[in-house]
Amino acid sequence: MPDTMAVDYTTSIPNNVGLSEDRRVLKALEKWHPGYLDWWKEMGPEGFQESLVYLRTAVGVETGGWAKFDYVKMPEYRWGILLAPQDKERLIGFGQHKGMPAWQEVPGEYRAMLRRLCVIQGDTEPASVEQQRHLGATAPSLYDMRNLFQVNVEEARHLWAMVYLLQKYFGKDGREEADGLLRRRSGDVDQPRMLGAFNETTPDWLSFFMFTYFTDRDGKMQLESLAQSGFDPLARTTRFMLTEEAHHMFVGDSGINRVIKRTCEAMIAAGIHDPYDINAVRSLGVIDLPTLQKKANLHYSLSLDLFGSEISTNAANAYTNGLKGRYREDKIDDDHQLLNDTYPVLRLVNGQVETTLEPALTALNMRLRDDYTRETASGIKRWNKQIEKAGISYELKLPNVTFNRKIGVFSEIETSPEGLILDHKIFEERKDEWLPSQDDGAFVASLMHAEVRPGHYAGWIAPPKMGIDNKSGDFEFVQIQ
Ligand code: BYC
Ligand code: FE
Ligand code: FE
Repeated sequence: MPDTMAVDYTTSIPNNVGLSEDRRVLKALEKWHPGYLDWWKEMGPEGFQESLVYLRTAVGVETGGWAKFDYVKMPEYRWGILLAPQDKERLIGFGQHKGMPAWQEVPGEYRAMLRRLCVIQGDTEPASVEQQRHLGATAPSLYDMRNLFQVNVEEARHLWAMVYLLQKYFGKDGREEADGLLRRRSGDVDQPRMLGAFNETTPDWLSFFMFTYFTDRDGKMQLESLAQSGFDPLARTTRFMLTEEAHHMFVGDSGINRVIKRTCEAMIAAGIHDPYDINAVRSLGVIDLPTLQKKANLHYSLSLDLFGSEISTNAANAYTNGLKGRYREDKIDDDHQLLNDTYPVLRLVNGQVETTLEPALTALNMRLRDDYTRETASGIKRWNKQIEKAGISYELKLPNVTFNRKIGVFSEIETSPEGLILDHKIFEERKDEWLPSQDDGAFVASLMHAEVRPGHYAGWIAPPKMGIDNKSGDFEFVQIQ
């Protein structure tokens, strides 16, 4: 049976879903493919399409050993359709259909809701590639450049994952949505991407690392919730996507760690102990810690917006109907229906920020966001250990969830990172203390020069502990042509 076999690389579209026996879907995908390649060439990594990149390609879906590393020209990357193995006994784990066999086809009454989830998920993937397309030109090393391109080809594969679901299960409107995913563009005035954070720019590598740390982690949380779906093809698709996601977050987490390491080393070597002596630190050609804090404030708050509103009937309906579960739903010990449960939600009550108990079903976006914040905070602790170890007195902190919000009730107010409600005028006066200013952006940009000699690293970032695929840090990860 096609569902657990190794990936079939003999078809034009590698897959483990038996595409060669599914003529209708194969034809639809083959029709979509040229437009996809045009999109990749137009909106994918700028300037490196002919280079040989040491990339991993998925060759199976079993745990461990699914990746093969080799030099590939990116436009020739074998983007495939890969679903985690099917569990034929799988039951729906939550909501009103709990205990029934998982659906192998789309239930008619949930068609619109499921399609919307697939389209939103699918829209973010190419958006991130578009946001990151200029970064190759300023990569701090070949190792980092490879990681960027690895993330890019995998996000593009995630687009394929959603396009497969749309074309296989949603007929004509699915095909139209698949075309729409290639039409919208990050930041475009007329046809923007669907969610806020995916229309922002990723101007430099510090933003790239913050994005992969904070925003790819929203991706992880959302994919984990969809991996619980009663619609089995969606659950299996997202489960395999999650195995790739781990590397994206590693790139961000280790990237920021290396920036911190380099900054602290340079400060200590120069005898600078005051992290707020920004001019002195910057004169060393490294990124001062307060600028890191501002970038973290920005990317965390943009990512919080991706969880939607505090109170959401969309979220309640998706759960009740068995389409989108909670983070690790199958590990939670309760009734998985939540009809009489409550959940504490931070809200705006008469202009004040207060916690109120809300029906658990409509508070599901907040529950997921809280799970996200917990995970995010544990990484920040590791970054702080690095600063402490260097003997510098500075602590990175997550801002309050009320800070710099554009979605939900806190978009109506302005607060400091500590959560203090401020006058709009005062916020405007002080925001350069909390969010990257033009001056900060210009300074970071001034450090962004490509370092393309194997084994060399730009002065603002420490080398990694080791390379990728057991290669050392001086391996030629990209052969630039
Ligand atoms: N920007 O009821 P609400 C990833 C809209 S990232 C603009 O609270 P809901 C990745 C909302 O659509 C993961 N609009 O919404 C990471 C709704 O509009 P309609 C992507 C927004 O549905 C890095 C209205 O406001 N996947 O994979 O409960 C690199 C009312 O809101 C925003 C998913 O998100 C926003 N931020 O929650 C690459 C999973 N937020 O319907 C990839 C699928 C809300 O009234 N999506 N709105 O016109 C979902 O589960 C939900 O749609 C959301 C929103 C969590 C996004
Ligand atoms: Fe993705
Ligand atoms: Fe990702």
